[in-house]
Amino acid sequence: MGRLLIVSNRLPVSTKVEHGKLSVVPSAGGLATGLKGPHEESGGLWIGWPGDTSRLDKGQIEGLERELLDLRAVPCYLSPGEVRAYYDGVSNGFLWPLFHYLLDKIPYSTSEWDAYRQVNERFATLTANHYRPGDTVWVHDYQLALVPSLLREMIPEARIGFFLHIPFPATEVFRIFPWREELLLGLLGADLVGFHTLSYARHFGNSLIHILGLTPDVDRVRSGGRTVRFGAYPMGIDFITFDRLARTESVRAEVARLRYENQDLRLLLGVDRLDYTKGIPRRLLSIERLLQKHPELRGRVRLIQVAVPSREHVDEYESFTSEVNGLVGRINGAFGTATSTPVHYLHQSVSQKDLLALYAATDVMLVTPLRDGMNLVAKEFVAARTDEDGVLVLSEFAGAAAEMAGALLVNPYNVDAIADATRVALLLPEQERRARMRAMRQRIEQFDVHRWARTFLGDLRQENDPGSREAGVRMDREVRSQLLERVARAHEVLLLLDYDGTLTPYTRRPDLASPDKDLLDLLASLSGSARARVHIISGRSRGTLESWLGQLPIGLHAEHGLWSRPVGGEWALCRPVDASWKQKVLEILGLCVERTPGSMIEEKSFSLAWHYRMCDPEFAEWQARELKLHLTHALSNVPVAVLSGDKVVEVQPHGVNKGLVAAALCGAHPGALAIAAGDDETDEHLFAALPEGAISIHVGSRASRAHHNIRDTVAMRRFLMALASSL
Ligand code: ADQ
Repeated sequence: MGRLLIVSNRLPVSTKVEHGKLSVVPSAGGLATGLKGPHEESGGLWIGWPGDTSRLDKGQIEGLERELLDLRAVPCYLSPGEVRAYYDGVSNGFLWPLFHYLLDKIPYSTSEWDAYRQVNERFATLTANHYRPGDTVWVHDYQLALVPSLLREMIPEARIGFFLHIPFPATEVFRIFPWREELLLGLLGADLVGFHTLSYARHFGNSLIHILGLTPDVDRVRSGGRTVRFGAYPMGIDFITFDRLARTESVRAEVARLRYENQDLRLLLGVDRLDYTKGIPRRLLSIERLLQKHPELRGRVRLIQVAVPSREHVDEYESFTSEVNGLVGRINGAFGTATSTPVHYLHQSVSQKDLLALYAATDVMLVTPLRDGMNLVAKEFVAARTDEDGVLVLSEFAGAAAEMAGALLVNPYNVDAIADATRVALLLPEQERRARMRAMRQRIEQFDVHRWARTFLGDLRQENDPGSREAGVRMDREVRSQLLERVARAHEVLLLLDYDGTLTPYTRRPDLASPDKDLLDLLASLSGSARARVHIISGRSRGTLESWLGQLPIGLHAEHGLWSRPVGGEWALCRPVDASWKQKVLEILGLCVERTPGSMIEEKSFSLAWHYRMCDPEFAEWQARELKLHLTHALSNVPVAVLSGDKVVEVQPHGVNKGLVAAALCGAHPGALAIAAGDDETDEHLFAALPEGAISIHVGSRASRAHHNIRDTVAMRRFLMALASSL
């Protein structure tokens, strides 16, 4: 199956120098645990920064490299300046607060984007150097958002996945980022982009529409001639290990000790990295509020807050640390007694055993981040509760909230609400506590970190778009004569042709594109052959096609195949459709026309189109993106699809596309040689529906799933003329 190359900012190791001797210790973080299996079993590599090496001498570096080699880890060294700009500056100084909606924490300006790009290039180059055909690359997190596309340029055929561990914010927030286009394009270098929750995936999709003007289709999007999939892959924890450790004698002994030392007290617990996203100040304020409002709880509850020091080089973190210290002092000053304090604050990392004991000994776990991609602490708490007791108070803005039905959800910005929820948690009857905990344990056990890694990698290794092509074979003289030879041998030829942009060039206004005499002669001559069946499949209305081409003995298909008129027959609807949505959409399009001078609405029987060819291109593209976004939301419960063609946005009944007509026609003429030609996104459905051995031609230079491409409408007509002669 090939090796797995994992690329993350940090290698899952920590280095220590004692008495001049360097030691490398593998770390047991969630990611490292989840990926250990696939990494080792595939003989893979982990590429990342080994931490600060600026003080190591040559001998120590050599030692480090030897040890890393044993761990199948490849170091990407960074200078202190690079760490300052790429890691502390852009990643943790800008992207981290922005993606967590903490806009007051983003700096006034940053000049460090070049450093971010350069470090991403370094990671990509190092990965490319170690890449072997058949390998799968999995890039992690916001520090390396450009690596997928940089790597894609170096190894176009590589299978690349990306996972974002933090939230992907709503478009209105994401678009604040000065390099938003570049970042999105960076991610689109991947084959699969994963997020913790469906809402992050949806935000990403919206940003693709809004910022890049792409048109995602549920869980995938075409970009740069490739299909990129995206979706939700909620990360879990190593449940079995937590559960097993929690049952060991040493953890139980520690739990008993904690309970003994806090007897007569109900314990509340907070465990976080000391980070301003984790909601620690408001959590502390909620304890203050709880004790103010409920004097009977004074001297009866204690919050143990463990906060691991984190990112101490980033300015914002320094003032934050003193704010937390100040609050702890204030609450203990007001509500402490000579023998007890309501907040027990540990500004340190604790061992896994102690952490498990704290989880297992507490009555109420408070996980109240202002925003959190997932939050594994909440899941670890649940796994540690082998006694099936304990209550989880969880922020509704943590990704974990989407999965943990047994938690008491709170708005972490609402101090009173946290205080109230904590009180409710303290008063919950045992039976209810157990029922809630059991449900959560089941979920966390089933969806553990191993399943997360397996599912993501399984999906990544699937073909994104079987049969898709980057760019078709250019129709040069040799290719053309090969195709014409096939036509000469065929007993029947089925021509499926788009109209605008394929047979005639686009005009300033849609009504100016009527067929000229040459085109009418050409179509007449093609349809005159006993071996040929000619069909025009267009987005145009019935009326237009009838008046322009109705006199010819050819099949006509209007509104992307919603209406069909067989040779010599009558127009018929392909299936019953609902048009009750039209009025609502007409109003929206009307507003768009008012805003965008030169644009116009085309109304057809069951679809509507907004044309903007004759407008200021930049402004109109912007409006088109806004419109698509708005329509997609406004019509989310209506069975219609929003399509974008060439300078047109169309709304039409769901499931009607040119592919349906193509499939029906090909089915009705088995054994015929099908030749299809088209130029825009709507023709891709046509190409996708063709049987094996059919000839598909994209007119223009965009990437397409068609096998061949032809320069423009002039070249297309020339090809059809040659075809007419060989028929
Ligand atoms: P983090 O922001 O680091 O991760 P989280 O998911 O809660 O947040 O993981 C923290 C880890 O650190 C947990 O495994 C926990 O046990 C450990 N930890 C916390 N405090 C500790 C302490 N005092 N001593 C020892 N260990 C401690 C980012 C995103 C999250 C996302 C993860 C995984 O911000 O939203 O869940 O990645 O994708």
